[in-house]
Amino acid sequence: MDIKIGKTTLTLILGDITLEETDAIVNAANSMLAGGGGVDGAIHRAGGPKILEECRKIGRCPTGSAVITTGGNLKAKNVIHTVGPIYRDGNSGEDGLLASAYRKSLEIAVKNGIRSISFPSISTGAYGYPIKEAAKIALKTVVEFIIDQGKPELVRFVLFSGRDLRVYEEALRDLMKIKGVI
Ligand code: AR6
Repeated sequence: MDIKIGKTTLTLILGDITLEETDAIVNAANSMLAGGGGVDGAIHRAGGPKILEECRKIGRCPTGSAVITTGGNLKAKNVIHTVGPIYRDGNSGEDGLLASAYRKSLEIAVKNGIRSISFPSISTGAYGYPIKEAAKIALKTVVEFIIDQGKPELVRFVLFSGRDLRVYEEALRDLMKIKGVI
């Protein structure tokens, strides 16, 4: 699914984010920037040791923030590491922290001249965020950023299962009805 928001294209696809050729891909990291499982493990495996080396130099990244490193051996030149919240009960500020993870990733991208960026579904794996709620927040935050800034040129969500893709597609259709930005 593809939509246009001003000059920006927003795309939802099924795929493996480590194969993306956008200027940057986003990693769903932990606050120690220590690598791990899920998409984090896949990105470090595919990108090689240079990424972890830079992460060590940076140190930590608080939940809801983002940092940038090289893409190492990846096709993407940069990896933006962001830390989504661990889902507890939905009343512990998770929504604000998840929105912040997307917003800060886009801010650091634009600041670094990145024109195309791919996101995974942050927090919806090991961190347990219910995907329907997470998709709403992810898409609303990204669409509002694009409307406000007119950048970047391309934002892709790379979903890892057909079910995840369908949830995001439904959330985007609902958001379009509210915002009327198609
Ligand atoms: N491409 C795209 N999406 C992927 C890929 C891939 N190659 N691999 C997994 N996903 P998770 P979190 C999806 O657990 O919930 C790590 O250990 C996956 O199906 O990777 O934010 C970190 O070090 C799910 O939909 O991230 C942290 O400790 C989504 O990516 C912790 O997990 C996110 O799942 C972060 O947990």
